[in-house]
Amino acid sequence: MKYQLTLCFIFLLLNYCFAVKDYLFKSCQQNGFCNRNKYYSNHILGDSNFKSPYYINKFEINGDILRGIVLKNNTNVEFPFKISIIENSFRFKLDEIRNLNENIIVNNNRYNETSNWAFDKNVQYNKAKFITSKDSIQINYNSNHKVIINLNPIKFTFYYKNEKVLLINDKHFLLIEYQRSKENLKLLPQESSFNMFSDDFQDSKSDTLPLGPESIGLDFTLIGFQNLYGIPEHADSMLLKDTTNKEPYRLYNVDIFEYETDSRLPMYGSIPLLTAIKKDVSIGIFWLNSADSYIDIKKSQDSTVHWMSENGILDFIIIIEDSPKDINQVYGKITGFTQLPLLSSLGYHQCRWNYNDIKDVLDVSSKFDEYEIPYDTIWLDIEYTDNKKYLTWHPETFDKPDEMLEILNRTGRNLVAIIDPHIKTGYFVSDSLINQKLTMNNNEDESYHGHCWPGESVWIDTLNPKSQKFWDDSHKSFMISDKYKNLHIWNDMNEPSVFNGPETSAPKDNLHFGQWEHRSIHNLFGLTYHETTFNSLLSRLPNQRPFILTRSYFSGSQRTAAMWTGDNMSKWEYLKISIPMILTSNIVGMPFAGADVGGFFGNPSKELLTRWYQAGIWYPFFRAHAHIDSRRREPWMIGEPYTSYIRDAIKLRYSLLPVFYTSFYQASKTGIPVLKPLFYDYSNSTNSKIFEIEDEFFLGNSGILVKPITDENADEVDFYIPENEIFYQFTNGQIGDKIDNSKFEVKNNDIPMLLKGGSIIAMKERYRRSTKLMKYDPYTLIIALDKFGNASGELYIDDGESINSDYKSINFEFKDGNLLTKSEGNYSLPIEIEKIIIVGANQINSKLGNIFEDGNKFIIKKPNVNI
Ligand SMILES: *[C@@H]1O[C@H](CO)[C@@H](O)[C@H](O)[C@H]1NC(C)=O
Ligand SMILES: *[C@@H]1O[C@H](CO)[C@@H](O)[C@H](O)[C@H]1NC(C)=O
Ligand SMILES: *[C@@H]1O[C@H](CO)[C@@H](O)[C@H](O)[C@H]1NC(C)=O
Ligand SMILES: *[C@@H]1O[C@H](CO)[C@@H](O)[C@H](O)[C@H]1NC(C)=O
Ligand SMILES: *[C@@H]1O[C@H](CO)[C@@H](O)[C@H](O)[C@H]1NC(C)=O
Ligand SMILES: *[C@@H]1O[C@H](CO)[C@@H](O)[C@H](O)[C@H]1NC(C)=O
Ligand SMILES: CC(=O)N[C@H]1CO[C@H](CO)[C@@H](O)[C@@H]1O
Repeated sequence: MKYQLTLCFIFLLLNYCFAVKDYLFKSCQQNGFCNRNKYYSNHILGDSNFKSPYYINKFEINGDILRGIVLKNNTNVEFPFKISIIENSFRFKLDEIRNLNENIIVNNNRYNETSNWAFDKNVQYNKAKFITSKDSIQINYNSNHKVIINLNPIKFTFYYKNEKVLLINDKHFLLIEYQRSKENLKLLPQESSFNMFSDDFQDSKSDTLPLGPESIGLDFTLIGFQNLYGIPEHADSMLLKDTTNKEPYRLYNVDIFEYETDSRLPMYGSIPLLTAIKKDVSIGIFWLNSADSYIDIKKSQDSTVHWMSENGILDFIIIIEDSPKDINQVYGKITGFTQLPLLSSLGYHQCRWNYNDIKDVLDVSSKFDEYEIPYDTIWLDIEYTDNKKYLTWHPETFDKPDEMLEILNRTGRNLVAIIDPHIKTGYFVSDSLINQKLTMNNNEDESYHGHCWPGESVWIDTLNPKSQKFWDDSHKSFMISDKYKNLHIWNDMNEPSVFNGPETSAPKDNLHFGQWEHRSIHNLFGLTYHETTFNSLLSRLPNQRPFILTRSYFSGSQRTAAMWTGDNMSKWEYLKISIPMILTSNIVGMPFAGADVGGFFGNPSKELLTRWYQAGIWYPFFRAHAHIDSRRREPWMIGEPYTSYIRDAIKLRYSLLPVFYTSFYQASKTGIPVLKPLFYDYSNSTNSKIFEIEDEFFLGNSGILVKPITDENADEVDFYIPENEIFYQFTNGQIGDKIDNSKFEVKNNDIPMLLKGGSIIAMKERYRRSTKLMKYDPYTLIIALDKFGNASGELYIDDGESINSDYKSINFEFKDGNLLTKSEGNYSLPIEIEKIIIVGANQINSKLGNIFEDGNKFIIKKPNVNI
């Protein structure tokens, strides 16, 4: 939710408000550490004789770990480092030895706990073999990997299967600003002192910068790579751009509201994973740092990435594998895979700011049934609280939440209520937080007070382990009795958004648990908040998968939350950009992602709203949302024929829920994207265009290929068809003939999609009011054969809600006219297949059942299939 928009209405400064607010956000030039790092790299680029002053002075090997010291010429600072192999990937971690300074309140060390938050609990360290010489160290690991580290100056060369693929510090951009006083600055001619001890940016002049300059910067040269992805969140293309003479990509979680598309400005979340893809080799650079960061990209035959962060230790992991999906697998082993979601959370979510009272909620809910539109979850934005005091219900408008939950539950429906980290001052929750010293503090170590939705607020410090118990108890009483399992939580504004703070967030010199500056932990604050909520929900109902939506996120957030792209505008360009944004989120291991269907702000045309639903059914997280000043736009408000088009779209989503759920199951085990870019399966393609396609995607491994309509008045669609594959027409979920033309006509009610030859998918075709009511429905199998007459597919089934659920995982294989099934698991309810439709076949084994031929289709009703 975007407060500035509201203020805009109050002040009626419309033109001003609709302009991009980039002046509120620091450019690289205005941001001390970025300015200095760029100054350094620019001067080095202009001086071919320059040699990096950093070198490895000594090291020792202990088993599979190498430790040593890096020194910088003409200084006496020491940088201890450590090399290890984690999940078959190379990790380098470098700190700085600092003198204890007892005169300051802030923790004087470089922040080194980012990985504690980002990593999964069960990461594995592996074997490494070191071969050392006078001027280099060679490290062999995992049979295909080799790194050679030059000691003086420090430089890394990575080989994969004996091919040189990556260089680090080849450009000499390594910069580690060590701790110094203003009086004792010793700078190289290439180094700048811009804003080292003070900040002259308009809104952050009060930053005390108690530790002075501390930034780190480093270059990565990717040999033969031009296709780079990842590092969300930006409203930009999926394929990362060259930023020479442009703003670098910035990672700094902010409440940006009304972002511009085609922009490297930061947004609500950040995942510091960049991937580089080419035929037969993929690389992931995982930069474990939660401070304000910029990434400058120069593309060429060999592309260079210059990564800069304001403070913290230098800690990175280099993942090198055959293919992009292998990168997801390794990254998932390090940071955890996405949680298998509640099945019902893959249904349709209806939200707006705000449903006014219980009657409004229940009216909207019953309208869905009146119009025969399935939905699973209705949402409450901030107005349901007593005066924006989170963890309370409004005493008049939401006086009987238990009754409301019970009525919703009768049709299998859920409620999501918002709980934000800013806590209004002057009531029991904030009073206790302050008394128990569980707030984020100001630079004098007293509770920080700022402004957000409720007015004056304090922020819970979820870095403090004691906050967990407090949050558990608060949620237990807010969520009424444990009987109500259909109440879930939305964590918004957790960047954190602070209306009167610099760049709409908390002052960087605020203090958290451990006396760490906010500067060090900024990008992971949102994760600590939604993870604390996750643990509270688990403590309430230990065997139910929690559902949480978060706006701010970091590496590791996928373990415990879904995300959405924030507050969209009801414009075609925002519909269009939502697809590459969600694809990028999938590329970096956060597949449970969506965008506000309809756009958050404004009033979409009937055509735009319809097209947005038709695209939105493909968002892994599928929710409509609207600003408080937008007109009501529930599907029936728009009128016929559009209401029917929207109903058809939502029903299609529901009929494909077995495919979505199976895709999520696979994502939760292997990290495979749920919305999968085309280059994933075709990075060997000879057509380099495949690396740029961002308006078309596969639904997981199902073979369903989708290209949503995102242009006004579109009357045709033109698919990119991967070479050597056959595809069948599958528009609106109706299987048809093999296509010979990638371009075809679309009408207003058409959802263009294709099915790849070789696929088997399971659908549930009956209309029900919610996912829970579909539990016992039979399946229809669609079998689309490849050119050899084969096909295969997977179906995952469980109870859709328990953590330790009975389950069945079924593999289907079609060959020689027969359907074979293999299954494992202990799911005991009967699984019925009521119909099979086969396309592309010459003959079918009659033992499968009574076969009807309909054009090129074979249809078998009540087939003989044993699962
Ligand atoms: C830095 O010092 C080392 C050790 O004295 C020396 O070998 C190296 O050439 C120096 N590097 C630069 C850039 O001055
Ligand atoms: C961070 O550094 C401190 C001080 O050197 C050390 O005690 C601690 O174990 C380190 N934590 C991590 C996660 O490396
Ligand atoms: C495609 O890439 C895979 C690795 O992902 C490799 O094993 C295979 O040989 C490649 N195929 C072609 C045709 O280049
Ligand atoms: C909610 O519905 C389920 C059946 O779907 C039922 O078992 C449960 O008792 C209901 N809970 C409440 C609080 O009514
Ligand atoms: C596909 O069909 C061909 C020809 O019938 C067969 O040789 C091959 O083994 C099949 N492939 C798979 C994966 O079943
Ligand atoms: C079925 O298997 C799951 C996963 O292994 C397990 O958590 C569950 O307890 C099993 N259920 C029964 C009834 O054995
Ligand atoms: C996906 C997308 O474009 N989202 C944007 C929609 O517009 C709001 C402004 O109201 C931005 O904040 C979102 O980032």
